[in-house]
Amino acid sequence: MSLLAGKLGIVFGVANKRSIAWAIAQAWAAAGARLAFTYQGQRLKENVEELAAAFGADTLILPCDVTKDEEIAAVFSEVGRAFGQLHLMLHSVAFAPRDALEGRFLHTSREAFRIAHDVSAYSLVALARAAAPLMTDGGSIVAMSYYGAEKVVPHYNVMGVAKAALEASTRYLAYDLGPQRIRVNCISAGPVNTLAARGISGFAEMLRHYEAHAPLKRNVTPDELGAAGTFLASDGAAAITGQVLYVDAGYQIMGM
Ligand code: 0WE
Repeated sequence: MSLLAGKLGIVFGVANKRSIAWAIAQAWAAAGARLAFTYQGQRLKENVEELAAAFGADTLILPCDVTKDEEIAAVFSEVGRAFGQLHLMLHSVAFAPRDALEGRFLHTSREAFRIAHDVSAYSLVALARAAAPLMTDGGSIVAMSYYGAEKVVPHYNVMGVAKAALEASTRYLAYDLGPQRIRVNCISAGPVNTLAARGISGFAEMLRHYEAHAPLKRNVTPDELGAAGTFLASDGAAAITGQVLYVDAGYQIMGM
């Protein structure tokens, strides 16, 4: 299958082999895309280098703290030099200070709210603005969301508010970039056992809850997120923009 043959993409948000970003990157690469990767901080540099080595020693791997405008500018300058053009971008980046994901939402500090929105939502706007000039043949931008954006998921707290901002930003970006044939969509994934999910109290129970209540009576697999990401990146989704695609074993349709 070469749904993405000849496409050039950049992936933000690989931390390790369990990352959703890595699942989608592998699917994009298997579909024929050539990819560049970014990593956040020295701590994750080696992880991303080891993983991306699977795509060849010449794979472009760049540091990027998405809260730093200069680092974003440097990334797209390098990608422009190496690729000359861009078709695909994956945004799979989120962070809220740990204590904001524990107690009551009511107690969210101004600083935790600011950080969660800066890292998890504003970054999509900043990255889309930097990517767009390279997407001269149109493009597809995919961002990861979660159901806590629209309904209360206990303890998801300020991340739910930030994901709501991410989903709304997706729609406004889709409107602004549509004339350039750049599409912007979200995948709202069911819970997946990643580094970001580990250590969240009650996460195992959440996986069991989905198994019990989702129409498909199971959880979503990383491969399935890869396949959905490949669809949204492909020309098969050429008329789809501004959407949130639920890849959650059907959980989102349930009222009870
Ligand atoms: O978006 C997420 C998690 C994102 C996340 C995770 C962490 C953990 C470590 C953002 N910031 C941090 N900060 C840390 O210090 N998910 C969709 C996974 C997730 O996280 C939850 C969930 C689910 C599902 C937190 C509480 C309740 C449910």
